[in-house]
Amino acid sequence: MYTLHYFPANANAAPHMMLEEIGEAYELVLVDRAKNAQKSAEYLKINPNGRIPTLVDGDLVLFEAAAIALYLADQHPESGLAPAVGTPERGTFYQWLTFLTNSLQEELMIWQYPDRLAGKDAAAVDIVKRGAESRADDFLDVIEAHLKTNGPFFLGDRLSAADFYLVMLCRWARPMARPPRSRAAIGLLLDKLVALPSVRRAYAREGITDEIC
Ligand SMILES: N[C@@H](CCC(=O)N[C@@H](CS)C(=O)NCC(=O)O)C(=O)O
Repeated sequence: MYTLHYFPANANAAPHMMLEEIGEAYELVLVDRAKNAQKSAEYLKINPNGRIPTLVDGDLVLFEAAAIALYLADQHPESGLAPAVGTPERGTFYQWLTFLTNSLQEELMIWQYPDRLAGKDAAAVDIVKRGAESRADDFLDVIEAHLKTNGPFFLGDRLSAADFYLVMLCRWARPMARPPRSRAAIGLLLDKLVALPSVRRAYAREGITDEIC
């Protein structure tokens, strides 16, 4: 059985939605960030970065949300959350999932925690925060342009792990000056995703009671 180490609405959310969509048994283990449990000696044994999430599947221990998402999609091909390996669609899928985790997610992290780069200097923090928001805006515009022509999902009519990943990131990005939902095609994708029982169940099980994104 899968075990997902999580904190409400953290980077576990995309793998969690996928677990619900797949319908396989899993258990959740809370990593209490309020108590800095992600840096505890015990947790560092399974995730040396001290970050959330981690997935345990028997002897396999995986960190990085996108890697977990890819692994789950591959373990359950019948769920159709990724195109078949070796197809052009798989290439497009890799592109968008990588873009989400490597570009948009990283920029959102810097926007949320600018002091990790800028230190205690308030002016530097402000510059880093504004720069990261501007870059995240540009990345969201690229996604919007893609979805407008090729949507409603990243892979057209076909739902994939990338769509769940975008929901997770868009929840974090809600406080941006231009929230993701201010873009029509992203808003449409989000509407379709938050209507899925799997998405609602995942956030509910994490204790999220407000609007998902
Ligand atoms: N690239 C990593 C990022 C994980 C990450 O930064 N998680 C955040 C929560 S969303 C975290 O654990 N933060 C706690 C910390 O950095 O101490 C992933 O996608 O798994």
